[in-house]
Amino acid sequence: MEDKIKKARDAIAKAYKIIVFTGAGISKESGVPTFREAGGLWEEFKAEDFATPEAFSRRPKEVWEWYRFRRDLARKVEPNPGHYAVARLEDARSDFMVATQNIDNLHTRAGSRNVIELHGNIMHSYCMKCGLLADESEAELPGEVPVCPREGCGGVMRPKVVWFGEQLDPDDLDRSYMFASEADCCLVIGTSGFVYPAAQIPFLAKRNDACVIEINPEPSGITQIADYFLQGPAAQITPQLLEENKYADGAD
Ligand code: BV8
Ligand code: ZN
Repeated sequence: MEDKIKKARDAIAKAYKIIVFTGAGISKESGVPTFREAGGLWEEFKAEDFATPEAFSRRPKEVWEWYRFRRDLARKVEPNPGHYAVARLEDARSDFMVATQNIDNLHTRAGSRNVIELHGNIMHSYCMKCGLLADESEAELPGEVPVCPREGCGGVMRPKVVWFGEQLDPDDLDRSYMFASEADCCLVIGTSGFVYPAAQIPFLAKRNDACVIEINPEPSGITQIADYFLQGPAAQITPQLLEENKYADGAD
């Protein structure tokens, strides 16, 4: 493994344009459950019962309860060494992006700046009638199913996350796809590589001959295209991979 990490570290040091693509696994060691593993979120809560527009129109109270439970958890946990290592790598690079599927806000809290939250952010909600955006990272809106705070609107507020069957924000998708298609290194951390269109990102980088480095305790839908598959937990492997890295852009 040490030899693989060294080769992957050299590939990162040589790279000029790096995209880091992350999923629920990078937040696992912060205490945020993943989705598709034993004990994961979808085991207890079926995605179609909680993470679809139909579920929300059918049972808004239960869906809000589920997201408030997860938002509470996201507030209580801390970023882990995996998030911090990614943020430190960005500090030393000029052409860098984090494209995350996670809605837990942990990359931003760890100091990452160029972050695209492909599936939204659990700390935010918006009005389905007038589009008003509410930041609930500090205070929750009142009510089991919160109503728009705008005077006279009366619209229903919903979590600002992308549910199954919903389109991702076209601008987010374009920017992350464009960046991946021009990247020469793609670091994939903690994703099963199951959910599209997000999971296309490493494949776009690969098509540009990027070096694909994956960190995951298990193989995933991405492993087939990984140049280096670093098997293990993100909070341990990511700092190991990035810590001694010569951070200067494209250092030879
Ligand atoms: C769309 C936000 C269409 C909400 C989420 C059949 C084939 C292909 C696609 C589809 C299909 N049927 C349906 C679709 C489309 C669907 C999809 O991809 N479904 C999948 C399940 C097959 N996609 C959609 O619906 C998307 N929209 O397609 O719209 C459209 C087009 C035009 C016009 C209108 C509509 C929207 C998808 C977004 C859904 N929202 N989340 C919320 O979070 O509540 S998805 C959800 O899955 C999360 O965002 C999560 O991040 C994401 C991906 O999961 P992962 O992050 O990878 O997590 P997972 O648990 O799966 O894996 C964890 C990994 O971590 C594992 O590999 C594990 O080994 C690893 N791990 C564990 N411990 C560690 C670790 N790694 C590192 N360290 C550790 N310690
Ligand atoms: Zn409104």
